[in-house]
Amino acid sequence: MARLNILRYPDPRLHKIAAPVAEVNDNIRSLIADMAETMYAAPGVGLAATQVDVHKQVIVIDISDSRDRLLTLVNPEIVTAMGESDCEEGCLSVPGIYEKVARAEQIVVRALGLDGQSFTMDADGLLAVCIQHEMDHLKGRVFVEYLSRLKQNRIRAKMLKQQRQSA
Ligand code: K2U
Ligand code: ZN
Repeated sequence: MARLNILRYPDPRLHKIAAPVAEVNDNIRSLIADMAETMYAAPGVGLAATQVDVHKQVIVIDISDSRDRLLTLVNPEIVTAMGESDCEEGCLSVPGIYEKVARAEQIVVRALGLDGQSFTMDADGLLAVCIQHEMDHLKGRVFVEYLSRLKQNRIRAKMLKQQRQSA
């Protein structure tokens, strides 16, 4: 396994659209293992392949306190979305920024698992927020894009300054 580099906003590669996975094979399973290691080390509760510059529809999530309940979603689709609630979000690609975003409160999502089999699951609370946040990444969308233009410009400037200082 390997820890992968996480792209930082406003890297344009974060806006690439992820392609569907044709087959959940050993290469994809190896990517999932590396993504999981990267997520746990960050630490985060979710990670999309887009964030590690792999533009395939793969997401890993673990919202458990014990950090040992990995959820893998390949080619995820939201089947139904109900309600709306605001939740403060962060992002490993936008470190130090936390802002409220309105998302569907309850979702039903269909995806392929690590075994390549299709499954459907209900999600609410933090899991629903995280799945929607990660699926946005696969569509090339970063959560700060839901904010005002003024806030986006300020965050962009802050991220670029951080990257210059750490270069
Ligand atoms: O996409 C990512 O960078 C992973 C996010 C997932 C996430 C976003 C919004 C709300 C919940 C999860 C990171 O895990 S951000 C760090 C974090 C950790 C715990 C709870 C919330 C955010
Ligand atoms: Zn994110």
